[in-house]
Amino acid sequence: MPDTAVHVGSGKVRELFTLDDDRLLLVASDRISTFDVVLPTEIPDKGRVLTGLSAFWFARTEEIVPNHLLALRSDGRSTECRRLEMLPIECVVRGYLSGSGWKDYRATGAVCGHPLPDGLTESAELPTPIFTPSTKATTGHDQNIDRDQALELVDGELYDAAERASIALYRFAAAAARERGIIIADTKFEFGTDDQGTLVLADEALTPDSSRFWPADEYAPGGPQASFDKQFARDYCESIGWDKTYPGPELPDDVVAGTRARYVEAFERLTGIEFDAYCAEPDVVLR
Ligand code: Q0N
Repeated sequence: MPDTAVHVGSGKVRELFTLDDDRLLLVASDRISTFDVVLPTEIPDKGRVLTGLSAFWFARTEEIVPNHLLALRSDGRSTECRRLEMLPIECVVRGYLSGSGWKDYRATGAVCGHPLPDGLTESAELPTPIFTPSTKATTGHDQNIDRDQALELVDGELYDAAERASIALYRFAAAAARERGIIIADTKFEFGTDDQGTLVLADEALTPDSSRFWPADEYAPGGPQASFDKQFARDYCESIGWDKTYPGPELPDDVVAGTRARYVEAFERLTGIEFDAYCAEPDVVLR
């Protein structure tokens, strides 16, 4: 990180710095959260895996929608990006019924104003992917909203463009991932606009932290699915009877190693690139 960078914000596992008037630096840490709590143990290289995967998708989806990526740094975990005006909604696409989508469907038969067929089970594939935006609640969880609620926050044309881009991005990535044995059940995008008012994809995209990745060979609708990346950590946390409130438990070495291996496996399966090659020269994911 350059010594001129000013810290402008942090998420649970990422940090954002200002480089200059037009550019930001997004840095992915090795921190991991489970059950919404950041654990005290890091997963070595997790930030590199997520940064490389996101850049891989950015490079392959430019024709669907432009994105904020300007350059990858040689540390493999830092992305120089264009500074945008961010939309105040999270753009979620669901291809399968899980998480809050499943809860809303069970309660109302619909998700974010999309009526769905009767009789769907938990984790069922939807007839067609649906756009289910949410707002960042000031405290706690994101709040699912319908189109009319979103239109109080975002201009209609921009909303429609974000919906179309989100669905197209999800279809592209879900089809590619499915061929490599990974189901992308749902995913969250963040968009901004540039100074021309053009919609631009931002943040990190199509990573296991912004999506639900499921191993396709274990897919069994009718209940919750194992997470491709976090299942070892979750299973361990459950096995010791942790109450899922702060602070979380330290992870033992074998759980750390198993979790790291799953992140690296997701990277290699999805990109077809060896993770060591990425670490040696991050730009390999952009070609
Ligand atoms: C921005 N967030 C929310 C990192 C992730 N290109 C951009 N231009 C202006 N603002 C942002 C971006 C991006 N990406 C995105 N906040 C500001 C997600 N952050 C939270 C902090 O950690």
